[in-house]
Amino acid sequence: MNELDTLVDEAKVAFSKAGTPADLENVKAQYLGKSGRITELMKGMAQLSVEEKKTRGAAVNVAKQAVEAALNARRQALADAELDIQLKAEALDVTLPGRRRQAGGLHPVSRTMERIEQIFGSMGFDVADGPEIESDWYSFTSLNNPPNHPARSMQDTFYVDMKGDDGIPYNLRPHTSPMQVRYAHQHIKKHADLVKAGGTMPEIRVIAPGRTYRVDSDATHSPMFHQCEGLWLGENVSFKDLKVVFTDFCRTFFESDDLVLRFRPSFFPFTEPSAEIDIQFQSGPLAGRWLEVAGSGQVHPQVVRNMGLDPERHIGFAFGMGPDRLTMLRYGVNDLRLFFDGDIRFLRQFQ
Ligand code: 2U9
Repeated sequence: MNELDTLVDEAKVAFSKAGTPADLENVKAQYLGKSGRITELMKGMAQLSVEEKKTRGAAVNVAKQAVEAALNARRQALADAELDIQLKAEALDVTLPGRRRQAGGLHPVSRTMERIEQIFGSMGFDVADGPEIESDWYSFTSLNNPPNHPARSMQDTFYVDMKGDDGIPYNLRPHTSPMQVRYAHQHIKKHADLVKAGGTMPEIRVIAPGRTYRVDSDATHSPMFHQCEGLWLGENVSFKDLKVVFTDFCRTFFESDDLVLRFRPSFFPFTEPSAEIDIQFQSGPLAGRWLEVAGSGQVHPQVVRNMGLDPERHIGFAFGMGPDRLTMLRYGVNDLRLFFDGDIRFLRQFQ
């Protein structure tokens, strides 16, 4: 084997040992660079005769091409190896099953609120909405609460650092009653022309579900809780109608005709007479126990006036219940705070 063949073989071995493109460029310089071994051979031909240059030049050229071919082959091999590493790193197995998004579910109290709305909707009740930050008038005065009523105290009601036109701070509504007063104002405005033309204003039949806030917190009270109040006002709506409506609601909500209601005399500033409503299951785990589920009463004449109506003409009933409490009863939950802790292990049971 002559010196040129040896040189080409050494170059091939040296290229094959280069682990990175940078190493390979360094090895390339040793053969094809300005002071590379091939370049030196080309320079060494300067003092040869014309004839010797022809043959020597051809032989060196063959060797140079062989070294360049080996260099390019190694470059390609390194590039392929790099690409292979990259492809493996970014490999996406399209045959893998998709990442399933776990189906979410409604909060148990939300399910109760929807169920209440659906049941009263089927009885012709509208659903009111309204602000959670309320004025003192809508939260207390319109509902016949006297100026110094304890419900207004900071021990019972949350206040925000913003005052109404009356200079009294706004509050986080402690009940959903304000929405019904607002609803009545809107209802009267909506039918003003009809009434002016001598027509009869359609009855007010509405429920007001929503979040309410009170300064309280224990196993059965939460600073933020839910209420759903209802109102049926017309020219001849009596306590009897309340009994029928609420009995029908409870039997449908608890999916049991085997329950009876009891109306227990009570007092609220906004209703007179007032009554707490208890239910008693006649069978099942809660049989025989009286369970308080709501408050109710005939709307107080002053509240009827505050709604913009004449109590000599418009009469009716109102009620208020706690959907959180109904949910606890319906599912046998004994601590209200479980609903608001956000513990998915608890909430998942209701999906
Ligand atoms: C208007 C007139 C009267 C709503 C009523 C109750 C009785 C009542 C409580 C029960 C459980 C609130 O969630 S709770 O703590 N509510 O007892 N609420 S009568 O009476 C109204 C409402 C609006 C215009």
